[in-house]
Amino acid sequence: MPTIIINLGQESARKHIEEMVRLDPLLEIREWPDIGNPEDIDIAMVWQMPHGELAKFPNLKMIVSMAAGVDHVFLDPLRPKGIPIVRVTNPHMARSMGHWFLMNILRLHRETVYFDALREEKIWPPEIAFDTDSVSVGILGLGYLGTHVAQMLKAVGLKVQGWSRTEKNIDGIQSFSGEFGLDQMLVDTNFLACLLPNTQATKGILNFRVFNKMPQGSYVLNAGRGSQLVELDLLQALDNGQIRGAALDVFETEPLPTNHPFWTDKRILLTPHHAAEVYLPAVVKTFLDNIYRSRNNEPLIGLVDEELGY
Ligand code: NDP
Ligand code: OXD
Repeated sequence: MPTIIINLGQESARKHIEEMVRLDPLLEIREWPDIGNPEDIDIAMVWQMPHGELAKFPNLKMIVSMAAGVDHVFLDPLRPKGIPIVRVTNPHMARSMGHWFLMNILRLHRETVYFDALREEKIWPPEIAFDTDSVSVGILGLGYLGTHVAQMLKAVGLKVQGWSRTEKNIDGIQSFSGEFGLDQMLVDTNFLACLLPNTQATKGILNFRVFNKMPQGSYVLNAGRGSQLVELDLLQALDNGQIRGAALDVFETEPLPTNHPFWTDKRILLTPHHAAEVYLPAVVKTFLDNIYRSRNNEPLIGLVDEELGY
């Protein structure tokens, strides 16, 4: 009997196993690290599995990333090659990501930190008018999530453009690609929203060069991966006024170390890698669907390109 293993935090793993077995009592699922005989395992459902563990399953047929990102799988140097990897592509997650960007763009644009500080002192603010038409969002990454985010932001009246490896045709969203395209987009972007996957090509992409191409006093938002932001460049750009504020959900080191300057920097809005969750009730059917597809040799949902690494 082929078997699935699942590695998540203990409580989360239990919930996933309970729900999957409730929907299909014939499934045999083991919770890592109680794997039994490694030869039994045909499917591994993983999130940040310790490196080297996947290599222990000689009969593995599919790796399921329990996330949208697959960097946690690709970063394992011992990962078995040539085995299909699937990831979460889910409308619930996309809506959630859209909400995160919308919430933070508006928090930055509408100066909520400033108003909160005045409130602490019981100060009624001076006259202030927001130039809503000035908001121009540039999204790095127009993939599954980036496209949904672009459409949501567009639907609330913001100007939106996007950059990706290959050019896109999305109604009302100007699309850019390549290094020249990036520079073209940046000159007209004052809210830079990063939703790129973590690969060699995207590492450190949010850096001083990019910030300097944007209009002075712009904002940076990152929900892609922490490795994409050069943290010191951001701090310097905030100090010299090139960047006026930021919203960050992901960090070079997670959890963010307690002595990290971002914690106390009021110019930076922080969330602890919670921009968009994998919400079990919304994804469980896709997990099951992919299990059946894998076992029946049918096309998989959310299949990752091994060459591109995302
Ligand atoms: P997709 O794979 O669907 O999209 C990735 C996009 O990035 C594509 O448009 C792709 O271009 C573009 N891209 C990749 N490499 C480059 C490059 N070198 N230059 C330009 N564009 C590039 O991913 P998703 O939209 O589903 O997810 C994106 C990322 O969001 C995940 O990898 C993960 O890191 C992060 N994430 C974060 C969460 C959080 O809570 N903070 C939650 C979920 C995801 P093209 O289309 O041309 O190939
Ligand atoms: C993801 C994440 O990639 O939550 O799904 O970061």
